[in-house]
Amino acid sequence: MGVLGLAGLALGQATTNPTAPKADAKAAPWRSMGKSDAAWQRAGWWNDAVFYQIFVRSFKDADPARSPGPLAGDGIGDFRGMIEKLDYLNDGNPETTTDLGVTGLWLMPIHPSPGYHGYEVADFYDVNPQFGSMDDFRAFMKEAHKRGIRVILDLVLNHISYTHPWFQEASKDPKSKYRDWFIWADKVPEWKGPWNQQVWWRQGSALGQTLKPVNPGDTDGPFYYGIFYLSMPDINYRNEQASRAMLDAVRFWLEKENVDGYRLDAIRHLVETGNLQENTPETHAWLQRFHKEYKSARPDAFTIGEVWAPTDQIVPYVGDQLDTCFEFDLSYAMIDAARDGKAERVIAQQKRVLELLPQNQYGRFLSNHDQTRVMTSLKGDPAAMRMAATMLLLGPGVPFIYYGEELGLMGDKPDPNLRTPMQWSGQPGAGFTTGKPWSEPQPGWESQNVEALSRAPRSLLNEYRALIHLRRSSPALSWGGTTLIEANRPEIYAYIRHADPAELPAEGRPAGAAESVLVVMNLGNQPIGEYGLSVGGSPLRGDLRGQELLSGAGAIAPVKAGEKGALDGYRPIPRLEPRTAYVIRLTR
Ligand code: ACG
Repeated sequence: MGVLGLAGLALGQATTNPTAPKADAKAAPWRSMGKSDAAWQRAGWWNDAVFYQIFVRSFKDADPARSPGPLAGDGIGDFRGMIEKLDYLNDGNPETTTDLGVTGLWLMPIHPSPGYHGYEVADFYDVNPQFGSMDDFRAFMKEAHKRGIRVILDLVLNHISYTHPWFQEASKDPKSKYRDWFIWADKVPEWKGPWNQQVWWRQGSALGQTLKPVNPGDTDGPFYYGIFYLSMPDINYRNEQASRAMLDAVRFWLEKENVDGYRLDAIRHLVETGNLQENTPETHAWLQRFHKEYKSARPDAFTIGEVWAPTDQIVPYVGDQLDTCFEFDLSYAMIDAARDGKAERVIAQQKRVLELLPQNQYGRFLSNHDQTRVMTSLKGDPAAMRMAATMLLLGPGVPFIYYGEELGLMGDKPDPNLRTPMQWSGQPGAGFTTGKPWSEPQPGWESQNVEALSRAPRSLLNEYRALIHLRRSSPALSWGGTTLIEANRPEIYAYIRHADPAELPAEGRPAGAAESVLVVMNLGNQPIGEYGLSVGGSPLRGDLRGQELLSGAGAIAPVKAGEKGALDGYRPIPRLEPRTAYVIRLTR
């Protein structure tokens, strides 16, 4: 589909242009790429992966005793500290079950930045000296890869830090070649940003030279465009030199630093068209070029976009631009289902995702660094949290865990409270640092930490470990196709995952036999005895025996799959305990 074809698609979705017609998400680029459902199911290594999102500043400060150096014990997380904790994440031995077992890391911005969060990048070719040197980063990458852990970086294309030399030059000299790498206006336009925010800033304001308010119609500029803040000027992707410079930086980390891919920050705002500041045709066109560049730099590079919007706005990015995007609506549905003990919402949203997006080509998560932590949304209810984790880790798509989620860390806005230090032990500084932490651990850190929760068999941490290892032991749970099952009880969420390597394209086909797994969750807080699972068609065939893999439930009733794999009132287990999931491998 050409850019013009995308025009109608994208223009219809921009929320700043309410008059535009609603786009037809069915006309999605991925549908015209000639790949079968089976081929999409395992489009790359990421469909075998479980990801873990790390805010480097808060993960682990190097211990002076273990990793001596100028940054050890300074209260700020760093690369050497992360190396100390890689075995917690994945010790590289697939037989071990005491590690978390994650196989992908998303590092939030690691580049030099004047801000604590790093989303104002001051140099795309270096790492934040507070986290270590490029050699420290390389040592980390080597240790991660040694353990079979892939690493993607947070790629902030939309804007840069006002301290970046490009913007400094552009601000100082209107004739500078960098001037047009940014977006300027002599008169402030009438319109605001997508969430009604100020987006035009008077030149000099970021440097503190002027704090005079900016109003539409002002002409005492010049003014520059920054959709997020005065310190984060947007880059002008209509300028070829700017585009080329950013694409060169994208290639650098893939080709020279062995990075495995990117999470693309704020990507729906990349190219503005007048007051259209999201999902524009120019953004999609630029991303089609970006796709060609990163895949040529590294054919198996993985990208996941942050398009914080309803599913239909995500669809036009997937396939020929980005490999995947985060599925925000699914995250809300899983949290609602865990909180309310009702499956309706998560069934409806998972069904919508199965229809609109390519099989398994989306990120599933519970909450990220911008949002109230999931345990806070669930009001600290451990049983509800366990069900949320189960839906996250046993469902289709690429699962992402936000660091500390596995400890049940809580947190709400403002943002720094969502990004407090990881809690490793009951030692001072919660085992995060031997010095004064840049931000305080959460109240209760003395008992809510990796060491303490590792010792508690039924802890959330051990539940995450079991769920991750179960997912990774099962091709069906990792990359299988998904068939939703009807249950005659609102508390039951059930589906079949089915993986058959023979159905995959020959290239990269994994070994192993076909596998079918039935997942049944009683989300409610009452046991359920009377129920039946039904579906008109599924990959199940013939007479099947069941073996339960997660909850330790006893005998599983055998079942005979009907015509086309139909089930009619199947009751695998006589009694579904409250807030409990059952994972049943069905074999002939
Ligand atoms: C990214 C990063 C974030 C970072 C920046 C700037 C961008 O994750 O950490 O902030 O580099 C918008 C952007 C996102 C952006 C957030 C912060 N996140 O689209 O890219 O703002 C609506 C809008 C979204 C909007 C969201 C939150 O549609 O576009 O995100 O609100 O404002 C349903 C609806 C959905 C709606 C949500 C929430 O899902 O479907 O449309 O989203 O409800 O209402 C960095 C720092 C921050 C700092 C900032 C300036 O991390 O701390 O404040 O820079």
